[in-house]
Formats: sequence, C-alpha cells, structure tokens
Amino acid sequence: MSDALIVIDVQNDFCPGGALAVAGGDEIVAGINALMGDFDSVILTQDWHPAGHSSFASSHAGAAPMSVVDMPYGPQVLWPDHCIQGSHGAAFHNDLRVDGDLIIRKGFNPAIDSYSAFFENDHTTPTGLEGYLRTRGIDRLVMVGLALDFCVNYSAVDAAKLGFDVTVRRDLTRAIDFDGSLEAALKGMADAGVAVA
Ligand code: VGL
Ligand code: ZN
Repeated sequence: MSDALIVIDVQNDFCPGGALAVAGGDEIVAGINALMGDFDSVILTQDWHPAGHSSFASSHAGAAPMSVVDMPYGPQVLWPDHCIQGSHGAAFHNDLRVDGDLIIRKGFNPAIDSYSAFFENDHTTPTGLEGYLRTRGIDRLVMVGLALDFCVNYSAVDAAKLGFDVTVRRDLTRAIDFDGSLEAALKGMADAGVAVA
C-alpha cells in the first residue's frame, strides 16, 4: 500500500484577506508543511477559474453572493469572484511548501464548478486524479486543506466512493460553515466511510 497526502486549495483567496476567506485558513499551513515528509506522494489541488466563471454571483444578473441557483447539473452556490487563473488570489499561500509531485487544477470549465479533486460538480466529468493515483499504486489518502465543508468534503466522499481508504485530518482543515454546510459535510463524510480524525 502506498499513501498520498492530498492538500486541497490552500490558496490566498481562501485565507484571511482573500476573496472567499475561510476563518483561520492560514493557521493550517505550518502543520501541513510538517506532515508532507511522512508521505510517499504529495498532491496539491488548486481552484482555477476563468474570469466570468458560472459559479460566480457576478455572472448571474441580480444574484447575490452565497445565493443558490439551479444549474443543469443541480443546485450551485454562487460565490464571490475567486481564484481567477493567474491571479494573486489563485496562488498558493506564500508559506505553503509546493514541492509536491502533482498539482491538479480544477474549476477551469466555464460552465461547471468543481469542488472535488476527482469529478466536476456534474459528478461525471473526471479530473484525471483517480487514474494518476491508481497507476502509481496509491490506495490510502490523507486529506487536509480548505474548505472542509466544500472541496475537502466533496473530494473525500468521491475518493471513498471510488474505493480509496480516506482520512481527513480535521485539525488541518477549516470550514466556511454556511447554512448548515459543516454539519451536512460531517454527516456525508461519515456516511461515505471517510475517517475524520
Ligand atoms: C471552494 C467554494 C468555491 C473550496 C472552492 O475550495 O472549498 N469553495 N470554490
Ligand atoms: Zn471555486
């Protein structure tokens, strides 16, 4: 068995001062860096949207940030503009070690958001991460990063459904906690067989 650490979206826009700041998002950086040495493989994900992305409230006339719309693939929270490709907000936190094996970008399809590192929000379009892990013989995943109730949650649940052994290190995550999202995420992860440690 081989283990990978999956570091989800530790980017400036999800840290204090960023466009979609998660409270305490920067507090987990040192702990994540320290954990990297314990793994055969370290994979970073990067939320990576084109300007005018369909998950931005600014792309929907009259819509407020944090409202929900029906997209062809289901309900979608509308976010403030964030993690625009090449921007400072999309860059990793300055103190994060970025010497991992793979950086997987997601959310670049203008019409579909992608919380999960494995599938876009249509739950069908793959990012390629599953194939990368399987061809490298990796079957145990530890996940950390931002935000616990969105991208970490969706990534962990998808990984468990795909048959990976998944642990989320809750102390190395922070949540947005919007409209019951944290409670729902913890329940969803437990139901999917994700260990939240
Ligand atoms: C995320 C909302 C929108 C996340 C990304 O990384 O959890 N949340 N885009
Ligand atoms: Zn996003």
